[in-house]
Amino acid sequence: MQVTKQILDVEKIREDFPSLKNKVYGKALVYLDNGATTLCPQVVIDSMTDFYSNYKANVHRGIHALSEKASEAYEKAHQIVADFINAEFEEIVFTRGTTESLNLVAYSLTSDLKKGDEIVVSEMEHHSNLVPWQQLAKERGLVLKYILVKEDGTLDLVQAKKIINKRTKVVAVTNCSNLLGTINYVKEIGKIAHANGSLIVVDAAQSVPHMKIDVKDYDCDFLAFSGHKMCGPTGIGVLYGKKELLEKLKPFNYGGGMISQVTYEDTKWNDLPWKFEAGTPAIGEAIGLGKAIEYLDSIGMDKIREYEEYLTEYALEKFKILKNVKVFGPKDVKIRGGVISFYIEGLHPHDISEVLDKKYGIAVRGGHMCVQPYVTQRLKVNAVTRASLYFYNTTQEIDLLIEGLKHVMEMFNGRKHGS
Ligand code: 7TS
Repeated sequence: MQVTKQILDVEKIREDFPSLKNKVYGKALVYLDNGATTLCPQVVIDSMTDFYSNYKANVHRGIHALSEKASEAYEKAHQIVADFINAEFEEIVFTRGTTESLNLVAYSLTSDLKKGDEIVVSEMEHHSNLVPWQQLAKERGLVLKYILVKEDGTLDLVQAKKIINKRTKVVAVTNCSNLLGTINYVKEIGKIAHANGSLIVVDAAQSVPHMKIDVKDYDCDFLAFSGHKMCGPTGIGVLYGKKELLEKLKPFNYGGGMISQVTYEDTKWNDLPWKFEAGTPAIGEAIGLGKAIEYLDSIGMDKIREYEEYLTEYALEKFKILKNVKVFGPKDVKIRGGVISFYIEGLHPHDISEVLDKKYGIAVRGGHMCVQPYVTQRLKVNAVTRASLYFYNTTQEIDLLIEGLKHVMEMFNGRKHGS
């Protein structure tokens, strides 16, 4: 395989991923659904197999060899995550994923919010950074406001400055859109939020896997992401929170592990981060996430970003060849990730996805991408098709996608004209 630009040794990297050896309907798998979830390298799978085969025990409970080994590995995973985003150990709470992390913040803040307080999100939020705030607003009589998306797919910061004010208590925005690919200026938005005494919550589900993120540089209050979108397993995710805020925040779940002392009358919470990790956690999955981060680090996040920029630019250029295809999101790859959503007039995204899958072995996603309000009320379509890239994808795979799309268009146009 020839990689036209040697930023990464992609051919060698691809060897690490057993799924890439799969055939789909007799064709080599072309996996372009990385926005939904990414593939796992063998080292991640091995780390979890090792846990389940050799030292499966509960953490922070038994004083026996296996439990101590499991606890050590589980704690090490927290430290690996903390180092990866430049946070402190106590600031890393393991959850089931981005969705749970964001719900945790929204739920735990409930009692701090009162009628008339305002929450600001953007128009391009994934449902998991919209619905929790929308429902909280309904329950508590809060006002929910939206930062508008401009024609070029970026957020309107002038309008953001107008709607964020002293009544704003939370600003929650995505770092990188899973629909438009836009990389948002969360640092700038955070400054506006802080100047008004508001918290800034960052949905980093589509950024942490693809670029170096530094929570101290962002100066965000909370940041959420998922293990499965960064070569790790499902069922594990992260909530980063500033220590002083997590200290004050109400626990999300009550139960074992999150307490330091319980009497019949009352309970004292455990130290951070355990205060937010009630019950038996996803131990093997946490270990797998730690290994995934070590794997990403071994490649280098800056290299991953550089390669994805190159690949995205290549793809956007190729899309220009296609007639009647509208690609959404910013054109400048410096401010976008490798998420490419598009719409072909007259063709349903589910038909497009099905033909790409069955004829070419290409996995893409068709639908509203869990950003339904923006897709239906702003783009004014029912659904889009999305190809989302990761560092193991190649220019050859993009060429095949373009060939597949040409074929789909010929096929359906032919049918429409009765041939
Ligand atoms: N936020 C963003 C920006 C996302 O892209 C996703 C998942 C989530 C939150 C929720 O993450 P989860 O791990 O808790 O599910 N996005 C997608 C997607 O685009 N296609 O499938 C899942």
